[in-house]
Amino acid sequence: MTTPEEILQRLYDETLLGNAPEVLDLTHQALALEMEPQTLLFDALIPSLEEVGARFERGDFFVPEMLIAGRAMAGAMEVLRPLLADTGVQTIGKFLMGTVKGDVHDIGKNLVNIMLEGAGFEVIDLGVQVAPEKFVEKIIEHQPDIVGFSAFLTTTMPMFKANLNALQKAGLRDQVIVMVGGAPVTQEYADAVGADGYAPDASATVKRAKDLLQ
Ligand code: B1M
Repeated sequence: MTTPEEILQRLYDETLLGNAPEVLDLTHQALALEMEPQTLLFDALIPSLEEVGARFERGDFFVPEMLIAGRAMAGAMEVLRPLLADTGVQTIGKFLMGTVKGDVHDIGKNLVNIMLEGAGFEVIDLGVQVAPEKFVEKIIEHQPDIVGFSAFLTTTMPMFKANLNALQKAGLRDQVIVMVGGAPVTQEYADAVGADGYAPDASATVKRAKDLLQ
């Protein structure tokens, strides 16, 4: 019989290899053993993607390896999503979210969305490569309490400022709270561009978003 520890190790290994069918199968096996979705996420899937990134930096992995590992993780997230988000709490605010223009990373953004939904936010996800004018258009359409910009590359972080300028120009800056985040983003950077809030990870985003709504 497979133990929870063995499943976690295999989930880590198979995500690293980008073996999507196996990752999906292991996710189901883990849930059948009543393992917590959070354990799969924080003790196997996220550490595995961190290792993928480290190997990419060392030149041991290339973009295709990153891509298939990302897809394997995304497959598991589809299964975990309803379990992580299903808390039955009431809606506490509307959150419009998107990855900035020029950036295709979405796993981290999607995880933030799941945690926000789980905490009671209504989340409207604009997807990836969202241009400033699209954010403006959707803020007018949906009237969110908070808009969130995700950026995962040092080269796309400057889009925060471009988005904020677009909001200012459209006369929307005072109507919506702006949060920023993503792997290379820091509190200092968030302050420098004039965002209202920053968080380093998904659970901290929930906490910060709730604080900002007070
Ligand atoms: Co890319 N990539 N990638 N990549 N990729 C990184 C980000 C990188 C750090 C890898 C590395 O070098 N170690 C590096 C960026 C370096 C930098 O600029 N500092 C990098 C690079 C260089 C690139 C390309 C340029 C590679 C190339 O083409 N030469 C290219 C860029 C494409 C583009 O966007 N234009 C590229 C492409 C890709 C893939 C498409 C292959 C794939 C993306 C798949 C996908 O997302 N659908 C990919 C992947 C998988 C990664 C790594 C390995 C994993 C990212 C991930 O999902 N992490 C990544 C290395 C790494 O991060 N370890 C890497 C797990 C996720 C849960 O964490 O994304 O940090 P994270 O999200 C967190 C927080 O950031 C925070 O909460 C999330 C959950 O806890 N957060 C917020 C996110 N958004 C927030 C918003 C908030 C608050 C918090 O408020 C609004």
